[in-house]
Amino acid sequence: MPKSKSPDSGRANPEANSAPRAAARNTDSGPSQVQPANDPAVLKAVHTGQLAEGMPFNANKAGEHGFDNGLAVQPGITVDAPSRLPTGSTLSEENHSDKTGSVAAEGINWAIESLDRVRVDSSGQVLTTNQGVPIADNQNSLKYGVRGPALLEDFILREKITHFDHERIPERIVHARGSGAHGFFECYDALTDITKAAPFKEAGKVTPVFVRFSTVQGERGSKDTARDVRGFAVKFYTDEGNWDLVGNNMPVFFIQDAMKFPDLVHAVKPEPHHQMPQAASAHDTFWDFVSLMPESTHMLMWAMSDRGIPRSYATMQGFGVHTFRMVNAEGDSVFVKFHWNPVHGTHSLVWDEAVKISGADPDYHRRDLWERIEAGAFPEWELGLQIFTEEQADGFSFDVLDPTKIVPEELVPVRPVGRMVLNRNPDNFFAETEQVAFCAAHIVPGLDFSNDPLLAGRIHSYVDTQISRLGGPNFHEIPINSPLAPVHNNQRDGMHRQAIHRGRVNYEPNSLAGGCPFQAGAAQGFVSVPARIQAKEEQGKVRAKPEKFADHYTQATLFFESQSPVEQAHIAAAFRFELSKVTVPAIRERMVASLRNASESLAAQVAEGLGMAALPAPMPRALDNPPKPEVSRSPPLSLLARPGDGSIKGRKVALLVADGVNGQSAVDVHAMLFAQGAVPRFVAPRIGPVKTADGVAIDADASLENEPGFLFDALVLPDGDEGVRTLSLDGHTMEFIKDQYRHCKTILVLPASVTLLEAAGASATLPSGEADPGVVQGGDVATFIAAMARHRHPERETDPPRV
Ligand code: HDE
Repeated sequence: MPKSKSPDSGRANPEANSAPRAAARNTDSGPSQVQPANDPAVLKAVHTGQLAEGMPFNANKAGEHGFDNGLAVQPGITVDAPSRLPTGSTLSEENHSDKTGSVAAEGINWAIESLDRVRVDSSGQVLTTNQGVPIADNQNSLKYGVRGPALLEDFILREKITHFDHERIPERIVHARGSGAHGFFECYDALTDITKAAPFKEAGKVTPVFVRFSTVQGERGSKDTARDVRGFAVKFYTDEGNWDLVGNNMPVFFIQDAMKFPDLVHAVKPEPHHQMPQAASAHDTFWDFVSLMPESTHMLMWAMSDRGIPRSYATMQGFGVHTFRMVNAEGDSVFVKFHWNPVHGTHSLVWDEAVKISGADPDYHRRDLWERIEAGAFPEWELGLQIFTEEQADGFSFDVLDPTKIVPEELVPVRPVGRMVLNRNPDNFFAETEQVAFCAAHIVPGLDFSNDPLLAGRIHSYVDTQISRLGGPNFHEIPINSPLAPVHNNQRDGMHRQAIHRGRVNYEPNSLAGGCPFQAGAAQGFVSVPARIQAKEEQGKVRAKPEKFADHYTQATLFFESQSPVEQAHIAAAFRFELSKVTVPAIRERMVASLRNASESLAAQVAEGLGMAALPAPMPRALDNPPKPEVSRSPPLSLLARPGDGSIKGRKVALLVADGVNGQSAVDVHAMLFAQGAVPRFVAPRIGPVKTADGVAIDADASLENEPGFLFDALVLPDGDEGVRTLSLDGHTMEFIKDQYRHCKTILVLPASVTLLEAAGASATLPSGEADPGVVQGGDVATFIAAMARHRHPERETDPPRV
């Protein structure tokens, strides 16, 4: 029921003082003095006058000048309103209806708050239009007679089709393909000595996060397992505003200045004349560009390494890439680098596997993330910080503002400061994962930027891109993007505005809203670190790079030299593959010429793999005598440095079965794997019940054709002669075993299956002559599980493969 209150109610004598009451209702002029009267309009005028009188001048104005004042910004001047009347928009705000609700709650912005406010569940509800009109018939459009023409007046059909016509929004320019999840960050200890940032305020503090992982170059529907950098973007919903740590799974980048980003992206994306290749860097324009940009060599090493083809989002590291700052309450600042280290270890695919997966399951990483979370095997990372001072940085052989350089862990160790767990899948991909808007400019008090010129460009780019992608400047009000921290400012209007602001004040300073919302001041609000340009750098405006940026190869060498032999072989093979897809020999040669400056051995392997008659001369360097590096090997740069917690949680294991296998042994192994958190699946020639030799019930949930061998982390070959014979007659079985073997997976061979292994050409002996630790014969499930925890057995690998 609508409740209406007349502005006249509360009046003592309706006949008295009609002039001031009438004057107070005017919106365009007023008398010289407001005469008091017991009347809401008059009271509003009186209280508005009192509020304005409370601020006779702008007492903060003088303090807005001078450097020292700039560091000690004062909170805004505020005056308490005598009542809520003067700050309201209208006297009629007390008239409630089911739609308008009540008067705005004081100091609250309901356009934010938890996602519960926008969740929808339609259980037990009838179908309606977007206007809430129940739809009687959702099967037929409105026609004149059953065989007659459709009618233009069918507003139900037209609304449905119109909405459908506009269901897509532009995809991200880069990182279009991605998957996301909710979770939390938990701080180990208070870090207040180095930062006042909200997530680090106290031990055990929990901050909600939303994380989106992505590839960079492919379109929204492209495959997950392309060789590519992976985005690792974390939105922290802190109680002092949203902080987006928009990082990658590699700690360096291809370029040093934002000016080159559009060139890089144009070069790597499908070539503009024929739109090929999709989601692949293996083509002319990319290698043309990077071979002319020697600063990309270090990043190329990472991208060509197994980091470019992760096994899972849950098994890759994340990095903030740039040097950032942390600032404590006293205003003291340090430099930091951010590291996310996966608890489940760093594991990658091998190239042949990645290529095959992209055909059989282009959603491989998306599915893996989703299934891990649904299974309760929550992906988890430890956040680590490299913390160093500006003075330390000055002494380094490289420039910490250069995003093509890491700070070796031997120089500055990584300090673990908290953990992040992803424990909730989104309810709706579009509303959450697609509409989430990360922004490198979103930082909170306690954090700040460095002068990295690549970061500077990013601070601009992300808001700008959301404005066209998400349809205007109000994307921060889309539920997944809105902060949990209060939002109050004088920004108004624009496409799709959600918040309804009470009152007439949309500017500051003001006296008519008592000064509110007022500036927070230095004690509470965000203040930039008053970083000084060092005297030697005070040179005036210029377009140039610092000298140390010219050392393009030292850290590329460091990375390559820090890899295990198998990882080095994979890097060489990746360069060979990518450059073999280049059609212009001069580009290949230019790239090999550049690689000679990073590693002669790598360059020689790549040249040999490309059939080059002779090595090209090394490319001239931009810096002939680079400073001597502090370290020449950094073991943590190898993926093998982080085997993980030794568990097999989330690993997919195929148990091959067919009519005639021994059911009990298969069921027992299945149960043991499941108990360890692995994902075992019975794979048979067809899905459905399997007639086992011993009558034990097995219902295959995958088939040899719908889940090929390369989709699994490990394989169990069954017992039971008849079943093994059936499997051996199926060509899929041989491919299944060959792929598992070629990709160095762990294989448990129950007794009757020794013949299957042999038939596939797989050997239990390594090329070195030793026993293959990844081929476990007999029924030793414990050894199988321990071997599987190693993820892969690269000592089996040969180039070309034996099988
Ligand atoms: Fe991005 N980047 N980027 N980037 N970036 C975008 O923003 C950009 C860079 C990264 O899951 C875009 O919302 C410029 C480095 C991630 O939604 C765009 C420069 C790093 C994501 C953009 C860089 C990143 C993006 C495209 C050089 C690692 C996906 C859509 C100056 C530290 C976030 C969008 C998500 C997305 C611009 C370089 C990481 C166009 C101009 C270095 C993880 O704004």
